[in-house]
Amino acid sequence: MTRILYSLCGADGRTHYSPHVWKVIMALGLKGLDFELRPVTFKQISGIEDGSFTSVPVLNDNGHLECDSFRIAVHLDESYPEKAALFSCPAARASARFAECFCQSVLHPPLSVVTVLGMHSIMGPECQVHFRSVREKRFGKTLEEIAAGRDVEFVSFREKLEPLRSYLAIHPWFGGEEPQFSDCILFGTFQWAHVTVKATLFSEDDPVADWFGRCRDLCGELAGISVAA
Ligand SMILES: N[C@@H](CCC(=O)N[C@@H](CS)C(=O)NCC(=O)O)C(=O)O
Repeated sequence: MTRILYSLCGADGRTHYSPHVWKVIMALGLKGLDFELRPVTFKQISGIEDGSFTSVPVLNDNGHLECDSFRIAVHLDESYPEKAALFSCPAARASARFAECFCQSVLHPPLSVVTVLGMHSIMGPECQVHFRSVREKRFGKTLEEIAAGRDVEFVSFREKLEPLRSYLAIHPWFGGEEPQFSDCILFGTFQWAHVTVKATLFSEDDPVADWFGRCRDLCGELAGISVAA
């Protein structure tokens, strides 16, 4: 029985910083499935398993290869229906896509600015070169110029959590009464920032902070590692 999850990792070999990989780590934790987390650099992605992958996460589940966090979650539910459900019904799968869109279009833009130097600082030299070139092309600025906006974007990030706070006053999890993949998606975004940013993401009395702590507990000791930039 082997289950291997490939993950982008800092130069220390233990700081996993991809939001999409964290979604899968929490999903595996939720389902109670063991796995080996295998660190890779950007350059090593093309050498994963059969060489057909261009991004992580990639999961080798006893010989079955799956890429893309959402597809991996669907695979896990289909393969292990006896374990806790990541999608309790088709509507839950659809609303998890909403969580994905919300993260990508509302939370990732400010966090891309807030995390940019922290991410760069934890990478090894080879990853740093790749990351700098991709980000500088995307933003049309140097990493340092991008990071100059981080205080403003951090305030903006916290403001954007308002719908999550309102929701958590009604349900304990974004999946409702139990955590589901929508929780994993949101968690992945926050965990990415948590491991790469020095500032505390949430104020102490923020209901999102309490929910985030419960998600981290589901990831076990892996989520305990935090490297500040
Ligand atoms: N939609 C994909 C996105 C995966 C993705 O963008 N992964 C990034 C890391 S966070 C990656 O592997 N990038 C490769 C590269 O930039 O070369 C998912 O949910 O898994």
